[in-house]
Amino acid sequence: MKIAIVSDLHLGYERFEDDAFSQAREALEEASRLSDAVLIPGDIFDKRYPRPEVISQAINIFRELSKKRWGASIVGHNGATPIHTSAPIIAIPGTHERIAEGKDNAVRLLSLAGLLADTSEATTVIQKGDEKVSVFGLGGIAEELVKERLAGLDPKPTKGAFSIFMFHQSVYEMLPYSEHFIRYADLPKGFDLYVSGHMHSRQEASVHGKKLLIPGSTVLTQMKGEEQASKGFIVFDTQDGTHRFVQINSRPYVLGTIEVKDAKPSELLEKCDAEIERLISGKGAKPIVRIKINGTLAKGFDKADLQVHALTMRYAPKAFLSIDTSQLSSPGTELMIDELREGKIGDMPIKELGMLTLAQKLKEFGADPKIGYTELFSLLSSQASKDKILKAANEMLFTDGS
Ligand SMILES: [Mn+2]
Repeated sequence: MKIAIVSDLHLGYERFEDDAFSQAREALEEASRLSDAVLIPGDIFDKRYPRPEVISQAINIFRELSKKRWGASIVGHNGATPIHTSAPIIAIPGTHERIAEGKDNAVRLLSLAGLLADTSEATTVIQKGDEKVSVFGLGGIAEELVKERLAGLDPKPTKGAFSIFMFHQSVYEMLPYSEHFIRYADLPKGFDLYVSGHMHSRQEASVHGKKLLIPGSTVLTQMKGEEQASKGFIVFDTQDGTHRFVQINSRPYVLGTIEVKDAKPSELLEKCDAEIERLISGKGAKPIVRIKINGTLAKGFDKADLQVHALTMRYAPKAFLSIDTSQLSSPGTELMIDELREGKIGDMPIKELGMLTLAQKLKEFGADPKIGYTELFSLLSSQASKDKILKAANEMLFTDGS
């Protein structure tokens, strides 16, 4: 049997909503052409509570998909909630669809409508001729709960069927950021294939001697460097254990970096123009371009002088431009922060500057220049109560000291 794995469609992703829709549709249509069944390991939707127009996008896609002539059909399902289709479109909710335990999430709704089969914490069996394939699914849950949940569920492969374990989590060996992330060794043993969503760039590994396949998302959502790779899905062949990646038409995404040292805004903008032109040349569709600027601006300039918004608008007809200036600093600002940390501005300590300001103000009010400004300043900046300070200041300013 040929099994397509299409993941992380993120329908309703606001920044590139049309892309999410058209790329999901293309991936699923192509998957139906090339395979006998399709698995969707989570994040069909981008939001927990998708807007009605996003739900209608999903209904349109999955209604058409269910009507295709599939090689395989569903012959068994042991979940607590029954399924209402025999079309082999098998899904789990991802972390983006996760809502309170026991409530019907958006993927469950599609399953209740008979548009796909939600196989959360259940096994669904499909058949083509004499061949059976089973899929156990675990929807995306909080990372710190996953090991305990798996221990409780204790998923087992199905006798007489090619058994697939489908989940939606971060895997530690691929993303070593948290001790809570599941490791290869934590995945249940005995399955013939492991598939996951959640990670948006394509990954492959070996788990308990079998393949772990992650197709990545069908739409760009994270703007990470690795997302420059092409988007698409995986087709796995249960007969010979091979798989291949099928690319879809996705909006190109390119990332550029500019290094500058003491640059004037005009020089930096020239560099940006050159880099953007280089990155977009030869890209057919209007690409997504992200430029990271690292380094420093010349003295006297700050980030506001770059007018990044104007630049983004100027390129709007040609590219979706995003400029990251978080690693760009202006020496003026840095110097000032350092000075403030040391308790001075310029060469003058902040306390003296304060005193000078106070003296100037008092002079403007016509106060007696013989008043002890130092004494008054330390009185005003003391921790004493307001009443006490007022009384003392009054005496000092309005009583003849002689
Ligand atoms: Mn996702």
